Amino acid sequence: MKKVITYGTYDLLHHGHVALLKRAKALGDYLIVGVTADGFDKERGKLNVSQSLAERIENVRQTGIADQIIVEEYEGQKISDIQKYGVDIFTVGSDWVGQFDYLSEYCQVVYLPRTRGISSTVLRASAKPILKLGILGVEGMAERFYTASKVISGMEMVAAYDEDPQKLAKFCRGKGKMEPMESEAMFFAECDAVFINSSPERHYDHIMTALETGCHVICNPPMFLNVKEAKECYAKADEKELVLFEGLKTLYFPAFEHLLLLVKSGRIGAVKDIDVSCSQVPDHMELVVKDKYQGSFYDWAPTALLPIIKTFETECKDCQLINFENENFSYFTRGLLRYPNATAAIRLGKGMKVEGELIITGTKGYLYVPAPWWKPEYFEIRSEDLRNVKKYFYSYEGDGLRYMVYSFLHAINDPDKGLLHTRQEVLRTTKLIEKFDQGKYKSIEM
Ligand code: C2G
Repeated sequence: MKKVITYGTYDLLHHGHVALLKRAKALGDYLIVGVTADGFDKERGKLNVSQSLAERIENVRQTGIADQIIVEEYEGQKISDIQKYGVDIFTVGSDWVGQFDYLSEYCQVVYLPRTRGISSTVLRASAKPILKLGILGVEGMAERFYTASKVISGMEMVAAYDEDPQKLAKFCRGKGKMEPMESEAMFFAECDAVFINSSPERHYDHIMTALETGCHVICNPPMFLNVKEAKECYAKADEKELVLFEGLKTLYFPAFEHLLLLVKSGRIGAVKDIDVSCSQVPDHMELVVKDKYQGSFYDWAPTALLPIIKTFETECKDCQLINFENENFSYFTRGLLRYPNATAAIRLGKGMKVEGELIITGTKGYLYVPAPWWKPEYFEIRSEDLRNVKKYFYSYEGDGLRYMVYSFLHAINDPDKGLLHTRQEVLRTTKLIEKFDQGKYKSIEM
């Protein structure tokens, strides 16, 4: 018996896929089809898959061409599959020519002609209208957000606005359909969804205007500076049936999603303490210090509080912050938060460097994420016996921002999915930011 194996995502199964499967089967007597797992597709940057693994497996099964269907979970699995199943031929479409020559060490490698004029990407685009996206504020994250959105199908960048016309014109130059808008009103009118990248003190006005105009919103953290305005914005979003999404990119990294699931599953027992450190020494500190919202607490707290708020899922009983600042700009914030049966500590630096690690300590061990934990691709679960450390690796594409942008689009297209950060969690962070913003924490002159 001559065994053939082939792999694919098989999203929205179409005649190009079926033709490939038939040709693959014709190469031998027995065809194994490896369908890619959701997490594996995410790690290899294939974000726009619209069907679940179960749906995609069922579609392949229903063709009746595959003799066996397996799941492809990780990079390198092909070699072990070829050996495990005694495969004689690996095959894949000609769009992959050369990519799998290394497998010829283990079996024959055949590239089959790809069917022209059809692809899952084309089918996805026709399934849903293309979302028109805009960027309000062209500094900071704007460039990286634009780059990330380019790899997400189902949306296109059509507009930008900034109070500085020169900066706006420079930002839009060479960005295809991205048009500089003459006014905020024209900007919002042009978009179906907007990335609010303005100063936190403008967020409330910009969010409310966006929602009133019918735009979905993704907003840079801290999205709100007080609970009252936060609740008003959420009420408006509900009234207009629009998505209001805080752009906390860490939350959407494959590794971070998984480490939270492991903690919640009790892998390290009951969590008793979480220690979070974040810091950055940006270029041009002389300009950064002019904007208090780029200070250590405003800039880092929404991210630093993520693992704490998502793990403890209850109100913080008490929060003590010591804040080192000079001329209203905070360089360093040290905090201790007390929860009903646990504690948490934060150490935030701006213009000062601290070891940016995350340590979640439970009754059965602790989870350690090395710096920069807020862009995680590796973490360990450790216990007393350092010989049985469990290591977890997750690659991510680009700077990781694409996973957040994709989740925003997902939340718009499938309202019950995509939103990994509940509004209750946003309000818990906002409560702490509001106290800080009202100067309720000790500040010590640097
Ligand atoms: N295919 C094709 N013609 C098309 C579209 C796809 O022949 N019009 C082939 C692809 O070349 C691939 C298979 O159908 O062999 C599945 O395609 P996809 O679902 O797009 O998955 P892809 O990421 O290309 O899978 O590790 C190998 C990859 O997983 C290949």
